Amino acid sequence: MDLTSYLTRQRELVEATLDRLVPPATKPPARLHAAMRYSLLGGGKRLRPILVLAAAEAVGGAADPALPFACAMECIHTYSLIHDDLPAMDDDDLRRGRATCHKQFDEATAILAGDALLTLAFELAVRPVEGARPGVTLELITLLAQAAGSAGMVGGQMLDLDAEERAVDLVELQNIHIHKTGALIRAACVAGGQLGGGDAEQIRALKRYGEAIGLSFQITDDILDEVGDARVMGKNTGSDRKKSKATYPFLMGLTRAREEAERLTEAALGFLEPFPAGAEPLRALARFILSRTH
Ligand code: GRG
Repeated sequence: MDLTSYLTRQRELVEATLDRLVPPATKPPARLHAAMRYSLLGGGKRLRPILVLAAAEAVGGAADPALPFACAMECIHTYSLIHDDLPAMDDDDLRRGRATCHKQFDEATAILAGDALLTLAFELAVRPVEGARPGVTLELITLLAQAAGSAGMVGGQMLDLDAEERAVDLVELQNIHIHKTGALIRAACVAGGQLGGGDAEQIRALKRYGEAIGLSFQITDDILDEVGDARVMGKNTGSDRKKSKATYPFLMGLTRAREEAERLTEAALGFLEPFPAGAEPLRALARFILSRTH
């Protein structure tokens, strides 16, 4: 399959839906809505929503009914980036090739924009899904809350902050990233499978696929921070080294880190073996996550 045109098509679909579902920048409080839209609609790979759509198709479902939930995932991801860039966290001034939200607006507005995107995500997630089995909405909201909250992404961020300025081994690093980055990626795969009407065995396989690509995504992220091109990535690189942060390349070396990401990608592809041809985009996405340059 032609992954580049698939990614472009899906990204445009997600962005058009986000544009429609997020309040216009002219609606009061205009500054807040402008900040939400600035961060949400200003680039990004849209990986998590595309995973939702691809997972729905992998189990034989349609992508369209899964779009609002896919957009909810992107709202949560964007909120995490806004808050992560704040002076109290990573203190970054560049994101997705533009000024970070607090630089473009101000800190208070950026905090509120993140809060409002997190809340909007749940508003989108409760939209009725055509053709979905009864009860699926409640399951998906629980999944989303657990993946985003203290048992998932936010918890992972706390573990990451707690680990600053002290030695971290591979087991601890893995645990941080399973939560901080992996939880949302895994939830995107599981949610897509549920929205597409997948059976229990397929959902289990999607969960394991999501776990494997979640870690390979983070290893690649660490490698790109070390050797990537800041212009292509649209954010500052070398920040992990500057902060003496434990990363996969730091603990394993670049070569072994690359091998580990390749091993995880192979494992992810293995979990998809029983899936029909509709899973081709998910297979291609696993390879894309490994070979991405931004
Ligand atoms: C502050 C609530 C809170 C959570 C922070 C996920 C996270 C937790 C922070 C993001 C910081 C970061 C660089 C994490 C590493 C992996 C990651 C999520 C990278 C960015 O995701 P991409 O590459 O970004 O999918 P785009 O811009 O393409 O959407």
